[in-house]
Amino acid sequence: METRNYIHIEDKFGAHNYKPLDVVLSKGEGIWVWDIEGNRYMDCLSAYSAVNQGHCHPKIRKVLVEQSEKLTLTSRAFRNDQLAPFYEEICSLTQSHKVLPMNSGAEAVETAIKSVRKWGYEHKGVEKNQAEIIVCEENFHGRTLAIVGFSTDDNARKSFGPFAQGFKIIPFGDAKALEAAITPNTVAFMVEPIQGEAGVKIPPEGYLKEVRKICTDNNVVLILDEIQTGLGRTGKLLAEEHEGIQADLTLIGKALSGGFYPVSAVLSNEAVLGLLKPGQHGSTFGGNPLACAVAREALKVLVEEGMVENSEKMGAYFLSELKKINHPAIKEVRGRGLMIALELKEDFDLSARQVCEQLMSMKILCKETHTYTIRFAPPLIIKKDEVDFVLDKIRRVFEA
Ligand code: IF1
Repeated sequence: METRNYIHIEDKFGAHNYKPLDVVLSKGEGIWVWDIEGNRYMDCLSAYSAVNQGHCHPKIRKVLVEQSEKLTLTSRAFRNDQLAPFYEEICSLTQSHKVLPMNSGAEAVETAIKSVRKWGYEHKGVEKNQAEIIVCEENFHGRTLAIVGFSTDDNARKSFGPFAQGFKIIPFGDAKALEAAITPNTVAFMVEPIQGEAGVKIPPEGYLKEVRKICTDNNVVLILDEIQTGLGRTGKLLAEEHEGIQADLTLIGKALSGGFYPVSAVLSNEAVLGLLKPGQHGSTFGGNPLACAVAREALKVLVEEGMVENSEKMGAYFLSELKKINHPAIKEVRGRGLMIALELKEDFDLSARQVCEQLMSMKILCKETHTYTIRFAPPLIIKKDEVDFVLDKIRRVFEA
């Protein structure tokens, strides 16, 4: 079958909820992927940061294969021998006290919403059904109904109502706005340390520190959605470390499995997850032995192979070199670690999508976000000469 056949069949039978680049991939290794015609591309998206460890990491693959030959799913009706070591290792790595494993990122977000509401009613003393959660404009936390209900992206939200109540939206990066929005019914503030889908929006320095203090002072749970920023993407294991703070709930997913399997988790202090009782939350697949074994190895290689440090180092180099590209069409280049964005001016001849298409013709795969921003997020194992390779292609797009 040829590329156009795959595209035709997808178009015919699939829902059109995506607009992918027209490349059909069939193999991946490290930072590289191959299409069905045998062309090799450098992956500068990393499946939206789910393959931070690189495609088909051999050690994670080995664990996946071995565990799949032993035991894959027990449900949580019974215990399995991978769950306890997973809990112990992830809590020690992230200095958490409790953990609740789920599958997708959106499920981790939903779990956090349920948990903080319960905390609000049973611990803080908020009156029945009055709990409020504060979120930010241009947030992206997933696709479920509760979550899109508090999205400010019309495309993500329109025609899907009615939505769940109890969310209040404030501007991102504005600690004063948080302080002003808190009421006695506020149970939590949920925020991405760096907004991903919004276009790699980095808040002003000190924002997270201030937010931490405001939440503590007002007895409000701070939820950091690190599903995209976590696990080394920004040059620290968790992005909260850039400001030396700790969230009350931290949500991780994506790279928690190195891209092999959907695994997410809510990491928590004792107080919030400590309130859940049997039957109040769960998932058939959450915490299954295959997921736990894969996640344990995905975390292990991230740390042991120095990927977090490499992200910091290569990210800083990538960003500083990008900033040197002097072209009137570039509005701004920003990033932290290997979470990098290049924003175009609105009057440039090329849209971000067209820049991505040009880069694809030069064997670099990346993805636009909104109309004017291109995101660069290669696997965290990228080496300097490989960064140079991408930079060379990016320069060529702007020179043409
Ligand atoms: C899609 C973006 C990335 C996330 C944060 C929760 C989730 C995500 C901060 C939900 C998911 C994805 C999903 C993907 C596109 C993507 C994305 F462009 F939308 F912003 F990564 F850059 N919190 N992000 O970024 O996790 O349920 O998907 O596992 O196609 O929707 P999920």
